[in-house]
Amino acid sequence: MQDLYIIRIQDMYNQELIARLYKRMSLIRRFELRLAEIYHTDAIKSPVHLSVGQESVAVAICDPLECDDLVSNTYRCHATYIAKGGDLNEMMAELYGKSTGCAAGKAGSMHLVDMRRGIMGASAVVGTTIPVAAGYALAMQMQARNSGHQRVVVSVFGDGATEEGCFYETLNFASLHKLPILFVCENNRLAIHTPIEKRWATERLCERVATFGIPTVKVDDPDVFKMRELISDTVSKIRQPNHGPVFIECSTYRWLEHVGPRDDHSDNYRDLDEYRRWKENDQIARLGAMLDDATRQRLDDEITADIKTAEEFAEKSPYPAAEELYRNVYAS
Ligand SMILES: Cc1ncc(C[n+]2csc(CCOP(=O)(O)OP(=O)(O)O)c2C)c(N)n1
Repeated sequence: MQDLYIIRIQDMYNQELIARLYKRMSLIRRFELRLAEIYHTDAIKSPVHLSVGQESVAVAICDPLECDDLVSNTYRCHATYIAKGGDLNEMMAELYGKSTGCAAGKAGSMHLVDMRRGIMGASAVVGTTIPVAAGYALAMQMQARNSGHQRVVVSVFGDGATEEGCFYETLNFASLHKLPILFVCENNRLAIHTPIEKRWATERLCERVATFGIPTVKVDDPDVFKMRELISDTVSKIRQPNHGPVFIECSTYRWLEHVGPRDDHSDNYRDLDEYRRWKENDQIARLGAMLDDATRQRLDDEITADIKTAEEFAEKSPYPAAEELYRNVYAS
């Protein structure tokens, strides 16, 4: 009887976890696919770098985090913004260039921010949020000396960002000062149109990072549960005083073009067998199949409603007033 009870509790927990991860991943995908549909109408005022195919990494990273932990990213930031609980209405309004957007309509898709949910502003300039994230980690380390509560920062970036000098400068600084920061490289093997084998002399990225005295893990398995478990354990360790940073390299794959709403499979720069392999391992389809039909339908309906609300919010919102151009340019 007791065994049965334990199994039921585990089952309940798993179903809850599956539903939560499915909903987040599916919301990211469907929100972005809706952007792809709207894009040609010119309602969206900025370029969009979609994460379709990569959703499970963002969700595995953000699910174990506390609201006051921080996540940073570069321009391909929709997935981490949504996964960390960023406001959907403000995100859509930002893409529409409206004053109710998360950056008052002045920044667009590449600069999503929501500090109430621990989403540090993103940047179009590759790699530049990595040192800024370390700055936040330093501040959090100093604050924890008084509060006893160690918040953590997760700095997310693409494989291209690891080619920037500021990446290595930050690794050194973070390791030297044992900062509470987790570095996560979303390695989709592409920087715009250039595959990794044409850019890197060796693919031993973890070995390079390890020379800074930072523990590293390479994740090739797309299993979102395993990835989430790893992130959860790692973040708990980083919260301990004097633990210092960790680096995780997650293999993933971008299904659509570098920037814009279409696929680019006829452009001859990517290996389509690789794309098909990733598609067969799609975590959204996998988790969807693990849910009963009624639950999946309920979650899908909630997502449809959330996206519709965000679109209506963005459409009805006004464009920024001309004076807005001069606000937040200099510190007052
Ligand atoms: C400092 C800097 N150099 C070059 C660029 C041009 N650029 C834009 S996106 C990109 C590729 C970056 O690839 P990666 O970091 O792997 O991210 P992904 O697009 O795969 O998410 C480059 C080189 C830039 N925006 N900033």
